[in-house]
Amino acid sequence: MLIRKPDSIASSEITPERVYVSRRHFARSLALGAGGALALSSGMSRASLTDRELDNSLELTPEGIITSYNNFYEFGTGKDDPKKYAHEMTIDPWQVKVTGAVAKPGTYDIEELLDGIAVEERIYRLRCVEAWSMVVPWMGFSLKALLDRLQPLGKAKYVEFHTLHRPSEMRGQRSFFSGIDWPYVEGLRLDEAYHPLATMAVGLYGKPLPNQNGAPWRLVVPWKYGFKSVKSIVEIRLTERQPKTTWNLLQPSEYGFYANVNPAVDHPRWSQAMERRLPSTLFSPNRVPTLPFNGYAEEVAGLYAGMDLRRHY
Ligand SMILES: Nc1nc2c(c(=O)[nH]1)N[C@H]1C(S)=C(S)[C@@H](COP(=O)(O)O)O[C@H]1N2
Ligand SMILES: [Mo]
Repeated sequence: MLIRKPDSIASSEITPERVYVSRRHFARSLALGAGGALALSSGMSRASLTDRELDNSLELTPEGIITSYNNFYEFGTGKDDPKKYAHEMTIDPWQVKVTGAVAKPGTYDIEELLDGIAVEERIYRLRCVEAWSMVVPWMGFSLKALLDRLQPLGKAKYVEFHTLHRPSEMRGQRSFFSGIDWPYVEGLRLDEAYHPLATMAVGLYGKPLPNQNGAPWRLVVPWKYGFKSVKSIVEIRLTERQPKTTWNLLQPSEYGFYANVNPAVDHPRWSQAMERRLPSTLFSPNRVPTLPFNGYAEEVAGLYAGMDLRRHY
């Protein structure tokens, strides 16, 4: 997959962080062209972010940090392992199995699933449960657009996502160190999955997703801790029961199924009240308060009306 820039948009308008920030009042739309290639469609810019969303500190994290400080345990547990080793993963061809309670099950090439779906820039905060955060200009689309194609059956209540399991190319899967029972699995309640902020990302900073960030596509759930945003997805399963998710299975007292960002509920081993907004250094830690639902409460709090979020953490 490649993203082509039309001649009408100079490259200087596309990459530098400052330009993104100053032009953040519109998101450039991308449309998928023939053969699965992404082409910027210059006449199609449209706002996909609300003004209020934009107010909430969306100064972009530099691309070099987003692509070198990663969690992707399939390639090792060090923050720098994914960048070092994720190039060993083959992402073309990429097949995706659609299973469970769905009208259109099957094995698809990713290009078939993406064909005709409009991709746009979406600038969201990403808040890791480890209390660091970034602001990422994703290229993506609402998960709903994909689910509408797959047609979940009426009895489907959850959607589950599986990451690629290929130990020959994922050295972290060859090691017993992480304790993870591969593949990495995450999931959402179906009403969460249909929320317009629930995003499938295929790129960042106007380029295809780097392998270390979850190529060729990954989930991005901006109001939840980062571990919900599962990378390099090869299976999408519609289920009636709540999925058994990787971190929840590993340490249920520390990582809940919901995992909504919540400054009022501490991790058993550290506070979640504040976060380090990257870049963060010893002398300039750049600590900012963590916001309920990572700053997206106005949009998503209604999904959890009547639920005790201390119990359903
Ligand atoms: N398959 C898979 N997906 C994953 C992870 C992982 O280890 N494996 N780590 C998660 C965690 S803890 C975070 S914070 C984000 C990090 O995404 P980034 O590296 O693109 O910033 O990816 C999430 N998705
Ligand atoms: Mo994380």
